[in-house]
Amino acid sequence: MPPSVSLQRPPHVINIRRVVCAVMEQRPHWWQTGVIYQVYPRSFADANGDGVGDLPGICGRLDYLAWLGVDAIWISPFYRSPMADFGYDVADHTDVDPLFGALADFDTLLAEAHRRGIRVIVDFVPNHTSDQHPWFVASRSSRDDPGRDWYVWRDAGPVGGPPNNWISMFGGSAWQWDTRTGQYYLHSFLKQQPDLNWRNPQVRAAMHDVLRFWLNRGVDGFRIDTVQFVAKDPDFRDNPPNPDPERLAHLGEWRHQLHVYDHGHPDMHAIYRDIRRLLDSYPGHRVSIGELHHPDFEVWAGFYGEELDEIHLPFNFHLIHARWDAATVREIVAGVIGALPPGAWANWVLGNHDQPRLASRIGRAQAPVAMTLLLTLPGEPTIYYGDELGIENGIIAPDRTQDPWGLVEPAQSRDPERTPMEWDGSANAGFCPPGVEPWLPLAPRWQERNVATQQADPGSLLNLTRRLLTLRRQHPALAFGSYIPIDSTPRDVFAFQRQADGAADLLVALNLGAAREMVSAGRSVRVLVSSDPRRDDSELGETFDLQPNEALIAELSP
Ligand code: ISL
Repeated sequence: MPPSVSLQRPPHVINIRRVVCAVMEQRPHWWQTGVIYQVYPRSFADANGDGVGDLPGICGRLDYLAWLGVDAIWISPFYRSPMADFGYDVADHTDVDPLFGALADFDTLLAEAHRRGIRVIVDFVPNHTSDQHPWFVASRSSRDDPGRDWYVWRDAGPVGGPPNNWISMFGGSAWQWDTRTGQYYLHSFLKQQPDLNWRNPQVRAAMHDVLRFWLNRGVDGFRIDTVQFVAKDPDFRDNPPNPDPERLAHLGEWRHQLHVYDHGHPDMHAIYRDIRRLLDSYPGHRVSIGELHHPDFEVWAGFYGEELDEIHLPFNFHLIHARWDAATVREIVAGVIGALPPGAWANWVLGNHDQPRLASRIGRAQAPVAMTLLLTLPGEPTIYYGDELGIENGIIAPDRTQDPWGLVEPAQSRDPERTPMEWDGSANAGFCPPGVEPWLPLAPRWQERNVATQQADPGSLLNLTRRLLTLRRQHPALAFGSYIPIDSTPRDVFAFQRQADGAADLLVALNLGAAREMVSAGRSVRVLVSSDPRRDDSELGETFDLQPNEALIAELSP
């Protein structure tokens, strides 16, 4: 008996069906059916020839994004910043850093994206600002400054030294002594990124004004940075020690504490309810997407809000942190979907500017399988720029390290996943003009992997990604249909069905292994898209082979 994908047994329909039903009563919103593409602006396209990407550069590549078929771009911060953390240290929330262009360039980019039917999501960094931000400059100028309480200031502890044991995620104490005013300020990240005090209503109002500024300009939503950090223990208690440091992926001091008091206080939920109300007061279904890492599915799901009144899409990073094998992927998908509150919309992420490159994490051969998974699971997928090419981690010589975290803790450096986009086979891969040194070196193998090369190759990952994006538009089952996992598969196969009323049932079969697998679908199938395009449109009958590392989407006969 060959191992089989048995579609005969009663399918185990988990509560994504409820999700889908809730949405099907009305037309799904754009952010539910859409696919988001993350652009890291330093690394996408350099129009002015200084070796760093910019907004006009992105604008010049919109036709590529339209060709690829994404629905929205999220652009990491491009605001005025001293760039201590490459823009996550904002010095002016309502202006563009000259490195990236000017406000007029943003307006042009927004208009040009919208003209192509591409929405634009911008980054919102609520937890901290740059230490150069006028708010912080005022706050640190004197204990009596009216803006003193906009940040978190504390006296030294009872025996001197920092007020408590909190540590910065990037290493060292989270408290920085300020000689002039004789107090410590809190910085959960770099000391150049002082934490705002969201318990101060003036801070909330000012940050709401920031959101209004961009909403009024016409942005379609926000990716919200470090969601859990905006509310800390009001009593500033010490974090307890972590009895099991190995379980935390973070290296360095961070892993030696249980981070129960320095972030994640329940008061943060009210902050996101307020932001949601603000977004909902604008027309056009502006979306909020929250960055949070939490291993517990229930805690993660809590950010949708008890009444689905908080974050539209709390980023789901569970697959990023997972081992890449069929059993683990199946378990995580079930866990995520099982934890979704009724009516909440799932989302999936496999890469971003903080995580090692997907193709390096799971291996080049599996990258097409991962892309197929990302674009066929129920919910909204976010693609990290370059993952459609299979860009691998860059190799950065120690003396070229840029990431401030990497300077403190080399193993945590995020430079390898931030290397320039690979456009063509010309010098600097078309990212910046020949003769200019890009801010980070290109990742190895860019000559064989760039956009131009892959566009010309029907079997490339890039063309697979494009075919998958086209298929999502054609098949409502993929965009918003119900999800039915298939429990009985060969060990290395993960398979599921997607179904929508009035449309053909679809089978997604993914071979996460390097051996051929025999699959029995119980109904004859016609391949719509396979990672091996020679199989597209083929009729396979009820039992068929899945090639090593093959990903396939097929229509099931009625
Ligand atoms: O990268 C992480 C885990 O591997 C996260 O812990 C991440 O550092 C954290 O979630 C915060 O990330 C965000 O805020 C940082 C910024 O450096 C990151 O680029 C951003 O995504 C500080 O603003």
